[in-house]
Amino acid sequence: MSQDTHIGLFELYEADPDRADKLVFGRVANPDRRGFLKGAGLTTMSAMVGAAIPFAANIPAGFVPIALADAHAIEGKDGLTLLNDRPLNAETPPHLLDDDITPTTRHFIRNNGVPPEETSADGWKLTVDGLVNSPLEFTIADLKSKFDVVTEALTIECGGNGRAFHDPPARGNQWTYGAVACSTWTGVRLADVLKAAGVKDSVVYTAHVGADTHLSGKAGKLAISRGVPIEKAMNPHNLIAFEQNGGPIHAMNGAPLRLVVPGWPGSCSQKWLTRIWLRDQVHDGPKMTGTAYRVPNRPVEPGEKVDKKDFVIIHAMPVKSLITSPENGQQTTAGEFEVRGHAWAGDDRVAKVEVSRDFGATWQSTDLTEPANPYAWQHFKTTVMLPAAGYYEIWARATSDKGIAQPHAIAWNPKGYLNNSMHRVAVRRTA
Ligand SMILES: Nc1nc2c(c(=O)[nH]1)N[C@H]1C(S)=C(S)[C@@H](COP(=O)(O)O)O[C@H]1N2
Ligand SMILES: [Mo]
Repeated sequence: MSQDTHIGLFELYEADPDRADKLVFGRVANPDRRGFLKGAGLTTMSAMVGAAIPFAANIPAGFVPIALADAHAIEGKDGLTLLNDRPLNAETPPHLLDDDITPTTRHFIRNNGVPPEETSADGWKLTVDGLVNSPLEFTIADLKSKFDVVTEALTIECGGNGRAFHDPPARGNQWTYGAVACSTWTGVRLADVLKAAGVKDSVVYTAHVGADTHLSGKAGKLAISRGVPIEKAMNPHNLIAFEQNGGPIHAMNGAPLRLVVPGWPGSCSQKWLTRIWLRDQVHDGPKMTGTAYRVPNRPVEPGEKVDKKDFVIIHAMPVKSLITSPENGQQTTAGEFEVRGHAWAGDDRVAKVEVSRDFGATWQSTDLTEPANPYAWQHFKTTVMLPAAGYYEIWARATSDKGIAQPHAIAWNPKGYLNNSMHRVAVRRTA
């Protein structure tokens, strides 16, 4: 197929509907005619929905099947909102993130390339090489037998979560709130594995490689390969994980082996992990340079053009909270109801979460749990009283143990990263 397949159908329908129709329907669709969906077009459409389409002759032109637009169609995921089909990107609505530990079915998906087809644990190999005393190769069974196996609840948030609210807008997946999750991950400590290989004094950075391929299909071209400073890599809470929530890792979340480097942009947590390479320079793999996962080194005006040399690599994610109940737009007849959600703060802890029912004029404290372990998100809850019938907004504001609180408004940056402005949900008291 043409190079149009480098981008997803959604994007293609937006950018060039005729080309998209040609790809899906095998010809440029004419909205007045039905019954043209045959041959290659029908095959493509059937492949997309994963079944034969008995009434294909009735399908109107320019039509994206709802099964595609609806991420229920992603096997093993439930209720996610699809943002893009190629690469596959899907986020979780906040009210479906209510559990203390995010079920695998609700963990968001952020893919930069094409996931590997073969994700069986048997025969999977991890290489540790570069500036080490002895390069090593492990099967998953080796990892399990040679190192301590630990289970921790770890928060992963995409660096671009909240991008959708940037104005002027930023290119990229328009994540709203749900590119964040806290599943439990079982695996071995990255630090233990690196120590076993012997980290040379000259090492400054890790480089992570996964088995997914670039959208272009070019052999050997990586979709993404990021790394972290060696000091961060040695943090005992980074895992090389082979289980998610006590079961297999979901294929789209990196099965059978992935890194989990919590507290930093999700992109540091390489999925389908095959290699960790230790380097004596800041890693320069795909999505490490230019404006990828980098932000201006100073505050900039919304829309300001920033020179590439003024960008720095994102390290820890900022303090943030998410209201998981009530759901945005919820109605209530009772004056009192429970507000709850989660909060997290990069490498730090959350010290308090406050909520407001009156557009930030007053704030009330909430009960906040300790994290299950460092880098697990914390849970807050409180009872809020709505004094009379009408429209309200519930706002949440987390403050870290460094005294840093979430801002009211976005600190704008060209690629739309790190939006940790306060979460607001609308609530209507009807009686
Ligand atoms: N191999 C590989 N690892 C990857 C990615 C990818 O595209 N390929 N995406 C990264 C990004 S940008 C994020 S936010 C997290 C998302 O993890 P999840 O899809 O399991 O939620 O995976 C990271 N690891
Ligand atoms: Mo990401």
